Amino acid sequence: MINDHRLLQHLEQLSQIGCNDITGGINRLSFTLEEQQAIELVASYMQDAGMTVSVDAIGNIIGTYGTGPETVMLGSHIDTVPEGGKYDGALGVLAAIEVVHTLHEQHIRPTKKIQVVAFKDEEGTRFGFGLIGSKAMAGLLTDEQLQQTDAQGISIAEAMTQFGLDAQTVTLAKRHDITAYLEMHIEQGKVLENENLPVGIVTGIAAPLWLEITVTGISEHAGATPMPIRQDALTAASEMVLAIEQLANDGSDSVATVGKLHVEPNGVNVVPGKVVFTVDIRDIEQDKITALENQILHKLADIAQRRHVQLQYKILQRVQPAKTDTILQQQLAARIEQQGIRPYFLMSGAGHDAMNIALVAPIAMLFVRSKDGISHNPLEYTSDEDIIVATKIFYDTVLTLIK
Ligand code: HGY
Ligand code: MN
Ligand code: MN
Ligand code: MN
Repeated sequence: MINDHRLLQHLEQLSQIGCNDITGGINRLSFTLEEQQAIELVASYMQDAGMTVSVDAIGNIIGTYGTGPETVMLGSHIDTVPEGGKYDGALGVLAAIEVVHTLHEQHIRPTKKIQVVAFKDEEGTRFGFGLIGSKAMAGLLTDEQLQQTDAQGISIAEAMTQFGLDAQTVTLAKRHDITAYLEMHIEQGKVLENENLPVGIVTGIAAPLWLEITVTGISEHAGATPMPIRQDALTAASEMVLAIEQLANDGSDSVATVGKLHVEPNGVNVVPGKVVFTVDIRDIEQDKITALENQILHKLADIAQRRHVQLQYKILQRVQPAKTDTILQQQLAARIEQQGIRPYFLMSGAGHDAMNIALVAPIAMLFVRSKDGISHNPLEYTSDEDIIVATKIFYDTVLTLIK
C-alpha cells in the first residue's frame, strides 16, 4: 500500500521551496528560480517512482509510467498564490506520484499509460491569468495570451524562452489521448469540515472570470483642490468595489472578489488620478457569471459617469465551468465506501486545472478536508490522517482504471 511516511516527507520537503521564513507563506511563481527548484525536486520524486520525466511545449512537467496509446492522467500544480499554503496543488501532485510509486513497488504494470502532471502556472499570480499549462493541454492558449506581461514587463513568451521553451510550439501541448483525468486537491472551503468528513467527491467546478478595471480621473494637489471639483479615481473605485460586493451578495451561489488594487501616483498629498483593480467573478453556471458580469459593468459605468472619471475594462481570463464525469464520481464513491466513509458530493468554488482538461477528457476530483476552510494563506492545513486516507482512496480508484 501507499508509503505514508514518504508522501508526508515529500510534502514537507517541497513546502520548504519558496517558503517565507517569517510568515510561513509559500511563494513559487511560474518561470522563477523557486519554481525551477521545485520542478527539480518533483522530477526526482517522479524518477524514484519509476517514471520517465518530460517537459511539454508550455512547460508542464510530466512523469510517465507504462506505455500505450491511451493515458490515465493524474495531476495538479506546484505554483502558488502570493504567501500561499503548502497543500494547494502540491498535495495533488505528490499524492499522484505516491500512487505511481506504489504501483511500481508492487510491480503492477498498467494496461494504460499513467501520466502525472505538474501543470504550469495554475494560479495566475505572475501574469494576471492562470491555468496556463492546462489551457495549453486543452488547446485553449492563444498567441495573444502569451504576450501578457508581468509587473516587470516580461511576457509569458519571453519567460518561456528564458526557460528554454519555444512559445511558437505551444500548440503541440494539446492532448487527444487522455481517457480519464483525476485530481486530488484540498477543498479550500468548510463544507467537509462541517460534514465531519475527510474527503468528498466534486460534482462540478465553478469557473473564474477575471476582469481588469481601470479608472482614470485627474491627479491634483490634495490641498489646493476643493472637494466638489475633484475627479478622484480612488474614491470612484472605492464606491465601485463596494457596489461589486453588494451585487454579488444577492443570496445566489455567485461570488465576486476585488483582490488586487493599484493606485497612481500613490502619494500622500496627491488626489489619485488612476486606479487599476481586478474582479474575480464565479459561479457554477455560465449564464449566472455572464449576468453578474453585465450587472457589474453597467453599475461601474453609472458610477464613472456620475463621478466624471473614465472607465475601461479588460477580460484577463474567461474559463468554462466544468462538470465531472458521473462514472468516475461513482468509482470514487465506491472506494470511499470501502474505507467506511460516507460518500459526499459537493461543488468546487475554487478553480482547478481539471476545468480545462474537461474539454479533452472525462474528469474527476477528490477533495480533502481543509481545517477551518482556510486556503491561499500560510495557515492552510490538512491533517496527515486525512491525507493518508485520501491517498489510499486515490490509489484504489486509479487501480480500477489501469487494471
Ligand atoms: O483561483 C482559483 O480558484 C485557484 O486557486 N487557482
Ligand atoms: Mn489556489
Ligand atoms: Mn489549487
Ligand atoms: Mn487545481
